[in-house]
Amino acid sequence: MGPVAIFLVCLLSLSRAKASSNIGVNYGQLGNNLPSAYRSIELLTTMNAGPVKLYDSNPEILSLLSTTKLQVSIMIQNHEISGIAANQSIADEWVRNNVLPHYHVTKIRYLLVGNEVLSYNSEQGHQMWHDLVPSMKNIKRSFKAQNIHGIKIGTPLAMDVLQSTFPPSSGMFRSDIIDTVIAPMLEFLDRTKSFFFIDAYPYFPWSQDPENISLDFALFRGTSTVRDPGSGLIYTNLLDQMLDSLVFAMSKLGYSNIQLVIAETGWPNSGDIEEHGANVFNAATYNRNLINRMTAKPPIGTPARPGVVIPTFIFSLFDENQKTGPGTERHWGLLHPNGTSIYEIDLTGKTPLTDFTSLPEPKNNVPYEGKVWCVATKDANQMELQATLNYACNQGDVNCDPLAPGRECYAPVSVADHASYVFSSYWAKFRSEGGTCYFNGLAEQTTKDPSELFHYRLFNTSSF
Ligand SMILES: *[C@@H]1O[C@H](CO)[C@@H](O)[C@H](O)[C@H]1NC(C)=O
Ligand SMILES: *[C@@H]1O[C@H](CO)[C@@H](O)[C@H](O)[C@H]1NC(C)=O
Ligand SMILES: *[C@@H]1O[C@H](CO)[C@@H](O)[C@H](O)[C@H]1NC(C)=O
Ligand SMILES: CC(=O)N[C@H]1CO[C@H](CO)[C@@H](O)[C@@H]1O
Repeated sequence: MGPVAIFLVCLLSLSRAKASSNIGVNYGQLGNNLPSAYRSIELLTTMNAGPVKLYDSNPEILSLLSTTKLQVSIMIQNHEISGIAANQSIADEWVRNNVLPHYHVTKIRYLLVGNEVLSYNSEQGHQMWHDLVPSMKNIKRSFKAQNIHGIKIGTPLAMDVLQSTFPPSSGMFRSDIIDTVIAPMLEFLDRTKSFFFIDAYPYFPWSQDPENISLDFALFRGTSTVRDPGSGLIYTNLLDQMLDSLVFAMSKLGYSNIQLVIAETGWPNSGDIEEHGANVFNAATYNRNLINRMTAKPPIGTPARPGVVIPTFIFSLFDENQKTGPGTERHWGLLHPNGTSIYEIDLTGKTPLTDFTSLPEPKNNVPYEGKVWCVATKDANQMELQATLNYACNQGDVNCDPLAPGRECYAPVSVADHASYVFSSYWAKFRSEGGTCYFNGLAEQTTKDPSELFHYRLFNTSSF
């Protein structure tokens, strides 16, 4: 018995020692049905997650993490940026309240200032752009004053900071931010040996141009390669192209050594009817291939930076039912809100792809051609439906006259049916401008024409 026990202990400590090379996970919490923080961290631990990325600096979560070996990335929220940039005391206070109590206890590895700040193109957004780098610098000064070391300061940005991404050698930052924000930010990241944190989702460019980008290329299982005529580099997948476009853009400004962290990536496991390619099969394929690639030893890197490690965080731990926007937004999770896996995944990258049980073949990889309507969900709250209905009709966004007594859509007389009429009309009018069929979870898409219901009942009800 003795030698066996010792052998087991050794294996255990070995796997612990290696834990930090595992893939990280974004712990988003925009759901009203998610497990407690305690349970969520338990789940992350059993999943062998690498570092955990938070969208705030929740003290309860940070205290809970102190009992684990998990490293963590914390975040200053967008609305806090301008205050921190304007006043060193506010920066000091933020660090004193949010970092210091956990320093030496919880393994805080990154402090991220804001989230996709340069994607907010509004007046308020422009103020944040202006304040972004000054706030990063103020936090750095606070760290120095409070003797805090070993926490890198960065800011996660989306791919829309680039105005050109293809071919990768043409990579260039947007002209409206290049001089005012990007150049000083790169100078800061370079000087502090921090990282460029990028949110990179091959799902988006692929879904916008499935004619020219093959799904297999986006899912890391392409059989053909793409040569960049500018650099001569050969690409086997879309993520590498996206990352290298950033590498080339930075090099053009004189920064060829700033390392990348993928702050978010992933693939939606479900979505609205017309969101092709969002399914469990593709999500599992993307994330499994990503993990095996990013944990490979020796590291693979990208064509422009072969052999370089790229720390990576998958988005996201759970499906989050309170995210707004199209259906895919609520389906980026590795886990259902009840904590069960949506598909098998091994964040250590040690499971060969062939060892996972096979998944049902996807049915929605090509764009849906038929008509789609937006109707009230079956379990929608009647009072909320009525309120939304009244609001939409009063705003004048939708012509609600046909719902009046005696008119063509009065029957069937139910809040759900009237709401379905309003949702469908609203959506038909605004979808081309990015309007979604969501209405705070009251609405969903259907391929069944709801007006059939109206006509059927109307025709068959003599009293109207
Ligand atoms: C900076 O913030 C501190 C504490 O919040 C406040 O007392 C001080 O007046 C502020 N200074 C300026 C110049 O706004
Ligand atoms: C595919 O690429 C061609 C050539 O660049 C372009 O003209 C076409 O619009 C692209 N297709 C789509 C769906 O964007
Ligand atoms: C967890 O939730 C999923 C999705 O709603 C469901 O399919 C599954 O049966 C649930 N599992 C348990 C153990 O409750
Ligand atoms: C036009 C229409 O849908 N008519 C229907 C009215 O109801 C009868 C009986 O339920 C149906 O048979 C008709 O098809």
